[in-house]
Parts: sequence; structure tokens; C-alpha cells
Amino acid sequence: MRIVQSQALFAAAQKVIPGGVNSPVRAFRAVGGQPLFIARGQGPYLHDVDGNRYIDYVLSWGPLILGHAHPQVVEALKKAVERGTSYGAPTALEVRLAELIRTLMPACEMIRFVNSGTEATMTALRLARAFTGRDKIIKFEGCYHGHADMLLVQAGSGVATLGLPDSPGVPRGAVQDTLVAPYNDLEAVQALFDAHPGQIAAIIVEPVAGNMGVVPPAEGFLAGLRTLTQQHGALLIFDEVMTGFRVALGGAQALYGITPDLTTLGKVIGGGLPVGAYAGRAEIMQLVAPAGAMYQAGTLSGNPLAMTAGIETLNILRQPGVFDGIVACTRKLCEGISAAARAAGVPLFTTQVGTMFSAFFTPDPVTDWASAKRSDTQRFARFFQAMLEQGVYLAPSQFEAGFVSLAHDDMVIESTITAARWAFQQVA
Ligand code: KE4
Repeated sequence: MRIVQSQALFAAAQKVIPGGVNSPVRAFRAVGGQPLFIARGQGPYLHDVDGNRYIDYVLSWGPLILGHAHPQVVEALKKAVERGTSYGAPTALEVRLAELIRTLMPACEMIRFVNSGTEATMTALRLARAFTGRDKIIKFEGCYHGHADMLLVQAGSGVATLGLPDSPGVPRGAVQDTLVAPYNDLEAVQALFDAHPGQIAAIIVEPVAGNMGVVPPAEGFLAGLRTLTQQHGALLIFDEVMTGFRVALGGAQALYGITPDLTTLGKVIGGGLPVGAYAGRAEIMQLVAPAGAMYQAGTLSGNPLAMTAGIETLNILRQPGVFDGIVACTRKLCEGISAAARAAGVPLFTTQVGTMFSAFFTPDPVTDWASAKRSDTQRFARFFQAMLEQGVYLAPSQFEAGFVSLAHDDMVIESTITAARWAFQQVA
């Protein structure tokens, strides 16, 4: 695979951008080699600057559930950009997207748009603290909720990928109220409530973990969190930045039938443009300025381009059969990959929830961060490189989720499975 242009661009990038990338996990540090510089995306494909084409299972880390450059999204954006790119004033588009999200996720009675998932989660926690008058929060090992100081504690995603002991620059004061429990461990959560009575403002959880690889909630785990928060006067925050409109059309809250007090969103609701949102019970959201006193603001929040891309994306996604079709393709992919691993005698534990999936290089079930990190990351790295050589672009980390789109048709899935058969032979 010829990557001369990517190499030249990476050399130039490293002189002016830390690590040559604008988000750490893009740097291929966990899989070796160097990042590919992308020229364009089209449907299920990425095209790099050297003219190589790859079937893309990163899809911008989740947002592109319709695939790259969906014609209707592109057409709507072209019209929108001719009307200007940002007004710093309210628009009908924000109301339409908010109403659309509420229709699909009724627990989101009121919504505030921001510009990233990080902004969404850090503000949802500020709101929970404002509403309850309490300071402590509970998060889970291996879950990643963006890079706000208080959440960079035993985090997943790039923090786990790079094996960072948590980030320098985060003052003790910022994390002293952040409590951590193992994912899927209700007893540990109960113990935290017992140890800190009346002090815990909220639990924030990825209702399906996606940042240690995809790890589904154990039977009763989410219901248990719902019960514990109600018993102890804390709020339950579902961080659905990744799972929203990915694990089910109504998100994990629809899939598992649990109603959180607050929900954070991002990725899919912007159709690939910068967006985030926090939402929930009107009684709580009314605390947000200027309706209430809890302050949060943003120059580009609700910007017309992201709203346009989000509206188009969700309107296509909610059409009968569309979402279920992507789930079926994801299931077919996972079955094919599992069969290919078995045929090569490579131990693999695959997980799939809706249109998200993971393949852990371990013979044992993965139910939390402790079991996820027992995966053979070196073998994953060799598999990643073998798949890349076959024109398949997976997430460059064992501890990330894979994503499928509407554009991944049977032929694309079959090609991927064929590539996997060869790649598993290389790592057997
Ligand atoms: P952003 O600030 O990156 O928009 O969203 C943060 C975030 C919050 N909550 C969840 C559940 C998330 O998965 C994320 C971001 N996801 C990572 C991928 N694991 C983004 C990719 C990256 O960091 O480059």
C-alpha cells in the first residue's frame, strides 16, 4: 500500500500539531505505523491522499450512520451554507431538531445544544450538581465521557488506548468528588452511596459502554442504577453521545426501557458536523440560564449547518426499515468475523449492540474494563494492519467501538468478511 503523501503530510503535521493529529486516538499509536491522511469519504469508503480506498468502520467515531457524503445531507448543507454559516441568534432549525430528538427520545423533554460531547457531559454534571445541591459524582472504569477535568479519571477511549495514568494538569480539587466503580458492578455502586450518604449528585454512565470496546450492560445493571439513584436522591445521566441513535433509534434508553433524568448526545445528531446536547426532565432543564441560574453558553451552539445535517440524518434514519437494516448488516458482519476467527483458531470475543460492534482478542467474556484490558492488544494491532492492507479501516485501538452505516451493503460486508478470513490467518 503506497502511502507517500500521507507520510509527507504526517511529517509536516507533527511540526505544527501535537502528535500530528487533532485527537490522540487518530495517531495509530496503539497499532503501529502512521495515520493515513484522508482526501474524501464516499458512502462506506474513505479515500486517502495516496489514492487508496478503505471500507470505513470508524465513520468519524460514530456520527456518519448514513455513510460519508449522503446525497440528501450534502444537498441540504449546500442550501444551508448559501444562507450563511452562523448567526449567533435562534433559528427554526434548532427548534426542529430539538422536537425531532424529543419525538425519538421522549425523556429528552427539553434540550440544550452545544458543540461537542465533552461540553454536553460536563454541563449535564454541573446541572445535576445545581439541581441536587450535591458535589460528588459516580463514573465507571473504562467509560469515557470527554475530556473535562472531573471526568479524566480511569477513563476509556484514548486515555485507555495510550495507557495514560490519567492526565497531568488536572488539579486534585477537580477530581476529589469523582467516585469510580467497575462497570456492571451494582454492589460497588451501592457501597459508594453507603460511604457518601446525601453527597452524590449523579451517576453518569455509558448505558452501553463503547470506550473500552463495546461492552453491553449486564442484565439488571441499568435498572439497578435507576433504583439506587431514586433511593438516594441522585440523578441518573445516560451518556448517549455514542449510543444515541446507534444502539436503537431511541438510544439505549429505548432499547433497555430505562428512563434517565438527563441524557447527553452528540455525534449522530450533527450528521458529522460539530454538535453535542444535554437534555432531560423539564423540571431540571429549567435551571439552565437564562431560564434558570445554572450558566452554560456557546458561540456556535445550535449552528444552522450542524442542525441541518442532524435533521436530515435523523429524518432518513427514522424511515421504516432503515435502522433495522443497518442492525441486520452489523449482525451479519459480526457473525462473519466470528466464523473467520474460529476457522483460523484465533480466540475472539465479539460484541454487538445495534449498529455498534467490537472484536476483543481474548477467549474470555468481556464485561468491564478489567476483562477488556486482558485482550491481546498486540495481536489486535497485527490484525488491524492486516485488515488495512486488505482495504478495511477499523478503529485503531482495541478499546474503541466499530460502527456500520446505511451505505455498508451486502457486497461491502462480504468483502470485509473475506478480508478478515485472510487477516486472521496472518495472526493465527
Ligand atoms: P466529544 O467531545 O469527542 O465530541 O465527545 C466526548 C464523548 C462523550 N461521551 C462518549 C460516550 C463518547 O464516546 C465521547 C467521544 N468518543 C470518542 C470515541 N471513543 C471520540 C473520538 C476521539 O476522542 O477522537
